[in-house]
Amino acid sequence: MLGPLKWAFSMRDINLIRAPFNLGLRPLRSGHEPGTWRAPQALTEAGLVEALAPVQVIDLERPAYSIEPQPGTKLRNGPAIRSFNLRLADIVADAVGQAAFPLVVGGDCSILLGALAGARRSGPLSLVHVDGHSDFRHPGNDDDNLPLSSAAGMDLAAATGRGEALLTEWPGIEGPLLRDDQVVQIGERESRDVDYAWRDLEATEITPVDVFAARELGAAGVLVKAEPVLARGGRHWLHFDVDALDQAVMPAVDSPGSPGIDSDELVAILGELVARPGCVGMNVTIFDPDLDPTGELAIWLVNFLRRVFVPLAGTSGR
Ligand SMILES: [Mn+2]
Repeated sequence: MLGPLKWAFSMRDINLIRAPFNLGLRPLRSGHEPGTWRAPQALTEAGLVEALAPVQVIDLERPAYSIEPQPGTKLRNGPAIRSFNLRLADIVADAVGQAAFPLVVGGDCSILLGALAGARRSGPLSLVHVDGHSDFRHPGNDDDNLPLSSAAGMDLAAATGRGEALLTEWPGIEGPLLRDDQVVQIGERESRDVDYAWRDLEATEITPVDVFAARELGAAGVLVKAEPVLARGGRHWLHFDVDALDQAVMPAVDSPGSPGIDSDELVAILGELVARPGCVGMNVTIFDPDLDPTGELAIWLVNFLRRVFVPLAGTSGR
C-alpha cells in the first residue's frame, strides 16, 4: 500500500570529500606546518558526518608539506598542489556526473582550483567566492619579491586565468576555468585600506560585494547582487572560506579579521545558494584546528554548516 517515499523534486545526495591540505599556506615560523590539514578530521570528530548525512565519504591522502623551492615555479609546493588538485578534480567530476552534491572540506583555499577543474568538465559555471579576502594575487599585482609565494592567496586570480600554468591550465578545459563576469566575490575586508593589494580586481568584470556592502545589503540584497552572475554561468560553485566570518566569531583561521559577515546572514546567503538546483557543489576552507584547542569552534562550525544545509537535507528526506 505504501510504496517507497518519493519526493516530487530532485534529491541531492551529499558526497563529503575530505581534503587534508595545507600546501597553499606559508609557515608562520620556522618549522611550522599550517594546521588546516587537520580540519576534516577535527570537523568529523565534531559531528560533521552525523550533521550532514552524506551518502558517501571520500578521503584524499594528505600530501607532504615542504618549505623547499621546487624547480620551474615560484609557488611553494607548486607541483604537489597541482597533483592534489588533479586528484580532487577527478573526484568532483565523478560526483557531479552522478548528480550528487560534492562538499569538499579542506584544507586551504587553493583546493578551490581542483574543485572547479572537476566541476568545469561538464560545462561552464559561475563562482560565488565567499571569503574575507579576494585571493586575487597574481604576477601583475604581486610586488613583494619573496623567493616563494603561497597559492592560498591566488585562488581567485588563478581560477580566472591569471598566474602560473600549474594553477591556471587544467586538462580538458580550454582557457581559464572562469570568465571574470562569472565571478562574484563576497566578503573582502581590505577594500577600504589605502594599501589594498588587489585593487586591480575592481577594474575587472568580477562583481565585488565587500564585507561593508554585504553588511549593509543583508542576505537578500547580497543575493540580488549575485543574481546576474549566477545567470551567466547557468550553474554555480560555492567557495566558503570561514574567515568571511568576523574573527570574534571564528578566530581559528590563518588570517583573521574584522568585520565579518554576520553569521545568521551568512547562513541565509549560503543556504539559499546551496539549495538552488544550479548549485554544483561547495568547498569549505581555511579552518585551522590548531587555533581551536578546546574543539568548541569545530562544533560551532559543524552546527553552522548544518544550518546551511537544512534545505538540502530537507529535500532528500533525511
Ligand atoms: Mn580567506
